[in-house]
Amino acid sequence: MPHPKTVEEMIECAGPIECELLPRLIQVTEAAAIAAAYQMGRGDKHFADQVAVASMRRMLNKLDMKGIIKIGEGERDEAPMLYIGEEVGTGKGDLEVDIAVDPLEGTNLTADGSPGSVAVMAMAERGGIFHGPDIYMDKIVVGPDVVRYEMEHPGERLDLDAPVRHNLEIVAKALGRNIEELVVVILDRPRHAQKITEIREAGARVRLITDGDLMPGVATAVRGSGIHMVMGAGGSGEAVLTAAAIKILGGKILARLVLPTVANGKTKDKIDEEIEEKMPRLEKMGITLDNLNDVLDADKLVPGNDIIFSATAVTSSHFLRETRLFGGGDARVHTVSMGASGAVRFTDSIYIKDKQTTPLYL
Ligand code: VTB
Ligand code: MG
Ligand code: MG
Repeated sequence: MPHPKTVEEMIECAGPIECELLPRLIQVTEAAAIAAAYQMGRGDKHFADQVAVASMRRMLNKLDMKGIIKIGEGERDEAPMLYIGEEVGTGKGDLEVDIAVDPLEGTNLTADGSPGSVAVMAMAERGGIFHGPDIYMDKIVVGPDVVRYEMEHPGERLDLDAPVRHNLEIVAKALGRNIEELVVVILDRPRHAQKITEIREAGARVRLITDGDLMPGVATAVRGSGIHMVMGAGGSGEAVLTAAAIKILGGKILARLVLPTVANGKTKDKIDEEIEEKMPRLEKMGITLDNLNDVLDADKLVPGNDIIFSATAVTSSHFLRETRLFGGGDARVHTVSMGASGAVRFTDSIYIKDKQTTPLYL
């Protein structure tokens, strides 16, 4: 069968955002990662987060675009910068861009010097990214093999409400494995105790992580990563960012907003009270009691077509080496970035401040 695309068509970007902003987006996550790397292992997660946010924002504001943060650091009153609704970019040019951001995904991991922290951002055309609150989202994330399996087996579909075993069986069949040969990543939290038990009872293996369920989600779409599924409730921003990469890579995500009170097991009265208190804020974003429980797939989380994604490792992460700091502010950073065309790049950038005194070394 002839290949449907020429080489040039294959390499060409999907649209103006991928063409013009993807190279710049890499620099945005690189800047945040370098700033955060200086705070690695210092035990101060808030400061590490703060410098990542500030650096990311300074880089972002150099870009010629009209950008709006659609999901990010929380609303203005809780987050001073890169808050949901903040306008970023120079405002010049024609590009109107929606942004999802987590300047430092895994603040604890950075503060502890543990692996798994990244600076991450996704962009798409206006209306292309879910505008939502900074609360929990329950989710299932899997790779493209499962999508193909579902297409070939109508009636067998992943279901956020089905017993865990149902979903594991589909993933196992899609990958041509036994359930025992699957690895499921889930945040180690009391709210997941039941789910963890169910995964183990179904026979799958569990990798508990202390933080950072975004990159494992991306890794489900990469064969050989050793991660077949991510489950459980994490941040909504993390879910949307995962969705951006997963949509580009052809995997699948199912997610649903969860009010924090439900995830934390409070009483019915308390839940009702908190829902009432939160609803006006959510309604401003188009989320009502009627659609709060809707299951959102990658197209709902990231409806855009011209999607771009970039993640730079602060500490070592899936497929990425950690940011390394050399003398005099020089740094080497490793990034995975991708665009809707399907182009995935691993960039290993070395930045040298003074070329006379610091030679390039590998
Ligand atoms: C989640 C998860 C993130 O923080 O947001 C988690 O998606 C916070 O959950 O990857 P808790 O409130 O239970 O701590 C991360 O692990 C890191 O930002
Ligand atoms: Mg964050
Ligand atoms: Mg995070």
